[in-house]
Amino acid sequence: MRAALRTLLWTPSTRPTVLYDGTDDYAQAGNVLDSTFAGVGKKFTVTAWIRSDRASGWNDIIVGKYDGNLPAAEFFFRVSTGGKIEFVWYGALSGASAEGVLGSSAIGGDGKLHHVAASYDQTQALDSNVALYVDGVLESMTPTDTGVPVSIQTSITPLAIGAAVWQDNSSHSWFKGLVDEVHIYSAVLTAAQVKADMVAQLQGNEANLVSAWRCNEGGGLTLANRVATAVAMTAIGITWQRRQK
Ligand SMILES: [Ca+2]
Ligand SMILES: [Ca+2]
Repeated sequence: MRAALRTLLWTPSTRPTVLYDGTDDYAQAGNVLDSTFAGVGKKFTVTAWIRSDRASGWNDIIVGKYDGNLPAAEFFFRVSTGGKIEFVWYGALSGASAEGVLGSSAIGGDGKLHHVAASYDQTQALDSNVALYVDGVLESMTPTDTGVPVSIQTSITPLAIGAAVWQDNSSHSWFKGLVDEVHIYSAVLTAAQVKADMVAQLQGNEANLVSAWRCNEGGGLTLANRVATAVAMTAIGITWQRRQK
């Protein structure tokens, strides 16, 4: 009896998180945060906890504003071939629309939760204006694409988690697995700040925080925004699970 009670007391606390089925689930907030992402002088960082349930993705969107028509995209964070995490952004370069890609080593499908973070700084030179972290460790600052844009373009594409929601409201590029604690800052986080974000219990009033979908509801189809002045996500088809800490 006493041993059983002790086991109960020692059970680690768990927290709600969202499972996306990789078929048709997603959450979206409409066309928001253009002023954070697009144009001259913009800086931002996007972070999330994820567990990718596909060993090898292709274009599995964690979070972003992406329409399959290139001129209608701003950026997205995805799981790609071999389970690599990639940050992709779109903008003007010499008068044409162009894309930049920054990739990690492979982590997909290992059954584990990972913290992912990407930052962008339009004011810095190419090859020092983007950074990608996995589990708090800097993975790369060198884009792998040739047509790297100098600033991100504006689009009316909805911001979505778990899929790309195109401007016609159709969904594509579904992520399979868990996505939790999606945070967006209007600043470039330092490596120490990325580590702090991994364990942060955000209240919504932190410096430079513009949105935080903490996914702690545990039920329903609304992902509240911890930033009081920012918008909630409306979800389709998701299921809720719990994860450690
Ligand atoms: Ca959560
Ligand atoms: Ca579904």
